[in-house]
Amino acid sequence: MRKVLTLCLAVESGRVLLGMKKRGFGEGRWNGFGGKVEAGETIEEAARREMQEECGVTIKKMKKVGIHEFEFVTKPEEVWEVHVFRVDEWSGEPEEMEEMRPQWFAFADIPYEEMWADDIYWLPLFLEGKKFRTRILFDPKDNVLEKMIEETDSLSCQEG
Ligand code: 6OG
Repeated sequence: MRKVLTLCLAVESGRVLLGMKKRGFGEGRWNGFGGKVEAGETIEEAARREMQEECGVTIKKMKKVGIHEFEFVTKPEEVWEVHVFRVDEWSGEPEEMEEMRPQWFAFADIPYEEMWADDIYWLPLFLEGKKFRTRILFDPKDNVLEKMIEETDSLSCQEG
């Protein structure tokens, strides 16, 4: 079973916007903003909705920069297809919402030790402006068991 999710990271003058997940899946970790694509929604619509819901920001310009396939030894039947967007223009100021507390981080100051274990493999590519595809297998403790990371020029859908 394939689940489709979004992940949006806003970038501005050498800083990236992350959010501390306050509850639910991924609690206690910094991450981009996003969630599951709902029935009847495009991936881009879901990305906009989640960014609005999780940090109060309205996306004006974004670009698809990566696609992850996350797999879990504990859930062998599932693949999580996570579409990553770089958000370059928006309106509104990031604010704390029910699920997430936003904070800007300088590119040199990314809190990898408080993030998902996959992030250190692809976030540097993201910050360099590269596009990527990954396949990552997680063990029962959310450690990376197997990984494939490749830079690519071709993502099925470029603009959102
Ligand atoms: P909700 O369940 O809150 O959406 N996500 C991951 N992000 C990273 N960096 N690594 C993972 O490794 C992830 N698994 C899920 C996708 C979950 C949000 O968390 C992202 C969504 O943006 C397993 O609706």
